[in-house]
Amino acid sequence: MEHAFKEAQRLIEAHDIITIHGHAMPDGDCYGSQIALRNMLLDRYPNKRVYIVGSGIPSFFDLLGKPDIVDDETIAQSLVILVDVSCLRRAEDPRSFNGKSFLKFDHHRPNEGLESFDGVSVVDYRRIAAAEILYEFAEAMGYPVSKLTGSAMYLGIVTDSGRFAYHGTTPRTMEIVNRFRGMGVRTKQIERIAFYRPPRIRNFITYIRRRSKMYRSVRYAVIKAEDCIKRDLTPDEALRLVNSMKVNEPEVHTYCLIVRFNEDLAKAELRSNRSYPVHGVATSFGGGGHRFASGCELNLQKDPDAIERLLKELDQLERNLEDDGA
Ligand SMILES: [Mn+2]
Repeated sequence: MEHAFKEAQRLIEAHDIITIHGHAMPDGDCYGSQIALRNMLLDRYPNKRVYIVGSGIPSFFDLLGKPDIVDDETIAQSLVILVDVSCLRRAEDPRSFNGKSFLKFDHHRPNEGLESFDGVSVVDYRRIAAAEILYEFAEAMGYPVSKLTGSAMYLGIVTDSGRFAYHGTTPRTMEIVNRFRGMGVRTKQIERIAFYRPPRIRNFITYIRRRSKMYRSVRYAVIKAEDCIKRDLTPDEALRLVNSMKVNEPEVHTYCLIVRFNEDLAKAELRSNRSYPVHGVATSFGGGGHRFASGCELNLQKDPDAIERLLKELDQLERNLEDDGA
């Protein structure tokens, strides 16, 4: 990591304009990492121009700050830094391609071939959040972590770890989080906003749970995009509720939420309990993500049996004992 950190710092110091980009449909880790990085860079280099490109999470704008409005020319002159996203193709704003140089801080496993990145990579996919990697970068390279920066990093870590429950949460994660607490970061307030679920979302979780079925060891649900929209959710919002299918059933080791957009296209989100790595299944369908949390698109026109094939592959996942104690 040391070498990548130094390369990253060299790139940052060589550019006066920096634009920070995240993935489409930004989540707490994406937006939190963008805010944290903008703050720590501006604290350290007050003369640089550092901007966040993307839509952010509006419910946090009062507490943590907003993304910037950035014109094409600025992006074209900037060092583009990706956070929480593996490649330019997956960045929210396609103008990210136009940067002068490229750097990324990420914890996704790149889908080799589909997600190449031509720039400096600070990547560690054992980390629970991109924000945790940014904290390590700040600590190793002496960047200041203010209370605001710590708050944004806390948002990233607490959401990506499912309140410190998911695989990949480590003693180091807790050490970092405790440092934020020591700085006076208002962790409870951040959690209240981050995990607030309006009635339409709560009702939809009930809907998904009712519709879910078993395919051998896989709990899955197939829902239609139009049924999401009828219930006031976008299909992408619906897909992000996949974790709510987990309800303490010891015989279930994998969870799969599928949204059918039309006759030809479906999207699937895959999750598993510890020891059943779903990432390989997702990449075999052209998707990607993390070891125990991945997603993919299914082309039903080319492969009408894709859903069944996906469920079958998930059921046949081998338990990986090495992951049990980690
Ligand atoms: Mn993340």
